[in-house]
Amino acid sequence: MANEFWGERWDNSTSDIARKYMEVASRKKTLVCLAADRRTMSGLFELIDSVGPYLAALKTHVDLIDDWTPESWSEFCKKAHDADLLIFEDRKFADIGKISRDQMAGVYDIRSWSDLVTAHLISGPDIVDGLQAGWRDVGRSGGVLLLAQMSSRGNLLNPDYTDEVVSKGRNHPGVFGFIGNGSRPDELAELRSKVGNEKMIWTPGVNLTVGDGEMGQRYGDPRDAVLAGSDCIIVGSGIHRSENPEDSAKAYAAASWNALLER
Ligand code: 5BU
Repeated sequence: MANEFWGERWDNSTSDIARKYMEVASRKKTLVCLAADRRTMSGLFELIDSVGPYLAALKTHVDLIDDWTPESWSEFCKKAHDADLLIFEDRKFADIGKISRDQMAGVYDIRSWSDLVTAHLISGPDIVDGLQAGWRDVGRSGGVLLLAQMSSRGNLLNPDYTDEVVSKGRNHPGVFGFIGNGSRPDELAELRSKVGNEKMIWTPGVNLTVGDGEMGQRYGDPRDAVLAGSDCIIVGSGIHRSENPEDSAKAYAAASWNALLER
């Protein structure tokens, strides 16, 4: 079924996890990854209960939760699996390969529950091997999303840097795809042309109300992002801060899914 909707992305994909994502998205008719930026476990549980059916993935920042415990987190991850969601820890790893591998362990033990993580390529490509080794250490596998662009104003990921990240990452089997800037469809279209048709591009900086957000965040429209080549819109406050998160999640799901069909 997924191949009908995803076309060349499905046909060119060599990644089990990317195919899993495309299948989940096709089943649930949504390209939404919720940035679940709530600071309490109860807030997170509430979100998953109300909007889980309209999401394909869940993005976490495990280190911003005030009352985090290993037990509550494993319950949360179980709930996410029950809701048919990939779990994506937006840790933005940036250290050398060996330390990144060790940082997959530690108190949060990200390697044991994440399907995807983000990384900067600033320290060189060995970071991808380090993160993959982290998953292997616990008999799991996962995918790395490299930051090729960012959504925040004034960021230092200039076009030359983006090109380097893409050329080092596009043929690496451990790289699931790239983070692109969802707030600028023209930049995104350029990124897609460099990335080609195989790898995923996921995009934060997306909101149905386009314009400037808080503290330098910038927002673009979900349909524009998908038409420009995004495979997943990462939406935070547009859903979790809305008066009716369920209605908002439905609206983002419809906008993203219809744009995929249009594409
Ligand atoms: P928002 O509430 O939709 O603005 O949340 C955006 C989320 O995406 C938030 O969790 C950020 O950490 C994340 N993000 C981003 O906004 N911009 C980026 O370039 C990257 C991640 Br990478």
